[in-house]
Amino acid sequence: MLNKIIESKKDEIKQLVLPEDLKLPHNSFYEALLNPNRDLALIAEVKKASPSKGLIKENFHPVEIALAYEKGGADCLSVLTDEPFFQGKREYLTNVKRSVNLPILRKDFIIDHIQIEEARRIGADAILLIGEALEPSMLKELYDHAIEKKLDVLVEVHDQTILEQVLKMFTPKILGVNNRNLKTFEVNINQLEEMVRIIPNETLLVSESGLYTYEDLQFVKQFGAKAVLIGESLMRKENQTIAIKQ
Ligand code: IGP
Repeated sequence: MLNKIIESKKDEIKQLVLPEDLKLPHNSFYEALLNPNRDLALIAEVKKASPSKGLIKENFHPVEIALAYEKGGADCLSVLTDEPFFQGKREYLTNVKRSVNLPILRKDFIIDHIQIEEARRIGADAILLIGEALEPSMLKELYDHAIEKKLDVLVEVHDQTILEQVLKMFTPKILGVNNRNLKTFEVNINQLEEMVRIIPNETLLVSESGLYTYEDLQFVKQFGAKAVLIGESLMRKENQTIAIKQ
């Protein structure tokens, strides 16, 4: 699946016309994760659909969901902008950015420098870079570019081998371990357990995907997660504010 998404992204990038720079204010994603409102920081994801789950939310209103997340006490938001596979839109991110004060991660498959400029212009505070989707040298290049543009970067890996490759190149400030394998969609929340030994202490660790219960959160916390990224289980609830408070 990941390969298919990347091929489609390459075509998308060929057609990409940069939007105008909206000059929206910048909020630090990293700082918000460092000083969370709770003992585990929460990145709440605005997610309409996914290739593994299909449509997650009918009557999808991204701004309403983002406001409910903010009211519930989320520390940061993640907004999907990928259209073909996740039914996201860049406008969703911009509209959410205009309505809430929380830092926002642009959730997309970034493989080219132009997408970093695009992310900045539409109002993202942080971007995602996926270890499995990029050559290590390209990952480093895009990372440096984003930091130079004052965007925070969530470097995501699923696999221990990829993590080792990344750490040989640089130490990301924020590292996400994705419990879902983007090639097979298999979810394994034990993923962190094996990897935690080689993760540098100064790296802020985020556990991503497939988290549903309080026990899941306690579980990843014991392996050093300082933050969690949750989409589906919050999106499926009737009221996102109450869902977070619970
Ligand atoms: C959220 P979940 O299982 O709570 O809906 O997962 C988030 O981690 C997931 O959407 C995600 C993702 C990605 C989406 C993690 N990495 C990369 C698109 C691209």
